[in-house]
Amino acid sequence: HAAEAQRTDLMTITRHVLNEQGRHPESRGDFTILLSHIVLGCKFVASAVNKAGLAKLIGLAGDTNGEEQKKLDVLSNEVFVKALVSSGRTCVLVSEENEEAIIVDAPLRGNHEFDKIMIFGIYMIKDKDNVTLDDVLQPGTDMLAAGYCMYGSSCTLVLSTGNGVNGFTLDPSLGEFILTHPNIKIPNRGKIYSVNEGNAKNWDAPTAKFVEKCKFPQDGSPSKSLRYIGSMVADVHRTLLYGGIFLYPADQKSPNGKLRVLYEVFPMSFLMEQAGGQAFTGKQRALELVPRKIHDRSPIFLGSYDDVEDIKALYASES
Ligand code: AHM
Repeated sequence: HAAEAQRTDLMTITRHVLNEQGRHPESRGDFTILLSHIVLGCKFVASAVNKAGLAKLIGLAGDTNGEEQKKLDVLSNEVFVKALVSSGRTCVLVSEENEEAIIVDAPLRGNHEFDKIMIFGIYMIKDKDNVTLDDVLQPGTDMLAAGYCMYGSSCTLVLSTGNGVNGFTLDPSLGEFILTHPNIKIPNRGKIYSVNEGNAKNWDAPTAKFVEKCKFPQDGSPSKSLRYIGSMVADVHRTLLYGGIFLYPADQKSPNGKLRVLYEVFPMSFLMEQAGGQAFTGKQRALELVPRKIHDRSPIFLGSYDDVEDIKALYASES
C-alpha cells in the first residue's frame, strides 16, 4: 500500500518547496520562483549532458576533451545566468565562470544573490536599491539555501532551505524532480576518506597525521577506504549519503587550498551541517568565514560529525 502511495503521490521539488514555504507565512513565494529557474537550468544541463554523449564527456574523443567540456560549462553558465536574471528574483550573481560579480539591472532585480551552477548558495540582499559587492561577501551563516545538482546517468538535485537536506531525482519522462532522498542525515562516523593524496608531500602536519590515522588507526578501529573522484559534487554527494570525510586541505603550494569559499565551500558546508555533519577550515567553522573577495579560496574538511571532530582535535593539539 505504501509503495503504491509513493508511486502515485509525487512529491515534486516545487511542491516540496511550496510546503516548506507554508512554514513562513510572511514569504511571498519569491524563493519558489527563484528555485523554478534554477531547476530549469538543471534540466537544460541534464539534457545537454545526455546529448553530449559519454565519449566526449569523459575524454575518449581525444584532444578535444578540454574544449568540449568547457563549451558545456560555458553554455550551462549562460543558461543559468539568463534564467536567474529573468526570474526577477536575483540581484547579484557570482560564478566561477565570471571574473566579476554580475549585478542585475535594477528593473529585473529581486532580493537574492546566487552562486554557481553545479553548486549553489542563495543569500538575501540587504538593500536591492543599493547593491554593493559587500552583499556577496557575507559569512556562510547568512545563507538562506544551498544545493547542488549532479549530472550523470541520472540527475540528482540536493537542496536545503535551512530545514534539513532533501534529494530529488529528475524523472526525464515527467521533466520533474521527484523527492527520492527525504531528510538526508549523514552517519556520525564513516568508513571513507576522500582527498587528493598526490599532494601529500606538501601537506601540513595535522592533515598528514589525519590521513595516516585513516590508514593505520592506532585505536583498534578499522582502517578507512580511500575514494576520490576529483569532482567536489560527486565526492561530497557520496560523503553525504554514506558518511566519512572529504578534505581539500591547505598545502605548501596552495596555502588556502583550492576550493572557492562562495560557491564551493559555503554551500557544501551548509548542506553538511544541515545533514548533521560538520565543516571545518583547519582554523574555524567553515560557515563563519567572511570572504574578502568573491573568488576567495579556503581549505576545507567536511563530513561525518565524529570524523571532523578528529581533524579538529589534531589542529587544536598543533596550536
Ligand atoms: P576547478 O576550480 O578547476 O573547477 O576545480 C574544482 C575541482 C573540484 O570539483 C574538485 O574537488 C577539485 O577541483 C579537485 O582538485 P584536484 O584535481 O586538485 O584534486
